[in-house]
Amino acid sequence: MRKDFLLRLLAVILGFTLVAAACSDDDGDGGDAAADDAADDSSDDTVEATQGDSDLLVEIQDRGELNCGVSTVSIGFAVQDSDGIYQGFDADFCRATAVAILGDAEAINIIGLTAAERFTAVQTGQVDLLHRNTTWTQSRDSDVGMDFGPTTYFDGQQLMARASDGFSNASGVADIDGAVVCTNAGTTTEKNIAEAADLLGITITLNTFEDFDIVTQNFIDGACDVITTDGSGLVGRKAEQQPAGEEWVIFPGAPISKEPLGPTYGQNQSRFADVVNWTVYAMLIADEYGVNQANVDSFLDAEGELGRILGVGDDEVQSAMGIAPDAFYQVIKQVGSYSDLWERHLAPLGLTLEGTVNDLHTNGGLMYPPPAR
Ligand SMILES: N[C@@H](CCC(=O)N[C@@H](CS)C(=O)NCC(=O)O)C(=O)O
Repeated sequence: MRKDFLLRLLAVILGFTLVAAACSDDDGDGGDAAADDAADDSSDDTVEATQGDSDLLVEIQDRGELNCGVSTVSIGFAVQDSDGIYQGFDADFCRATAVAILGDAEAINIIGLTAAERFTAVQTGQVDLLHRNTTWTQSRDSDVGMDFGPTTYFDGQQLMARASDGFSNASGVADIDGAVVCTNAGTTTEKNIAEAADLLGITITLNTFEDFDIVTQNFIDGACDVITTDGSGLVGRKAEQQPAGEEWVIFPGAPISKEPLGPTYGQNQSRFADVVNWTVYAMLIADEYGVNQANVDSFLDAEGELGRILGVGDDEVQSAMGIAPDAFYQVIKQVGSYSDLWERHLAPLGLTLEGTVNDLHTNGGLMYPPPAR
């Protein structure tokens, strides 16, 4: 039985190594929009994923450490500080999951991955989980062998250019005919912009680079007229890298795509997936009750749903999931609620939570965790 599983795992790994090699070739070489086949998302190739026999949750508990993949350079989401420690919204969702599974925010190995590397890293077992600005799409959910958890950030692809290059009144893709457009490889971003240009019948030169640091540097150096990625990424770049005396314009037109970003993991790991997903839900349920990292200890006598999710009620459900009864209390205490993470990492960049799609349903947003019962 075990040998059989190992053979199948080896077959999956070999399959993904081939896909990864193809990915780097297809995505790393730049090229123009016409040459890019929008349907050929090389990070989305078909792969058989077989993990059904193992229990990743138990494996992580035995290992004593969660391996979690993040972006290498995504401002506000995952960036290494001067000590080499990843900080950001996504990095903290990784830590929250480590707390839920292992009770300790430090029981984690956070691994930086480029967009083109990320799915291979899951399939080879290098990481258990991605919190890496990853968009939930139909092909990734099916062909690529990934499963997706609840969206932690509803984003959309936008464009940014220098006002002084004649883009001060630009609004959308129709305004970039003839431009050199840059983004990072292995993303929905490169496919969306190529498709949008094709559909509008305009010509762009699309250059892709390994990560968004390189993209932004090329923009600063004048090699790119326009850069494009998830709107949150552009806000972060503008906040941190716009040179004094220069005006970078994020085009005000509607985003050109839907980019629901959230946790991503290999398919058929239901118990692990439940914990990943309910960690996000618990952080949102905490906000529904006004509970956060600073005040959670004053709710330890809570009853009803809040008591259950904090593990202080008689009828908690966490034990049945294979984690500690107080797992989600520890998540809020050690890492924070959803709005804590937003305030810590995204508000300083000027990203607003209140009244946006990322707010709770009770405030008109799309965040609607299922009931803890
Ligand atoms: N959400 C898109 C794009 C993800 C992406 O790579 N975003 C950029 C900009 S926010 C990023 O994370 N850059 C960091 C890097 O290149 O490592 C996807 O899933 O394909």
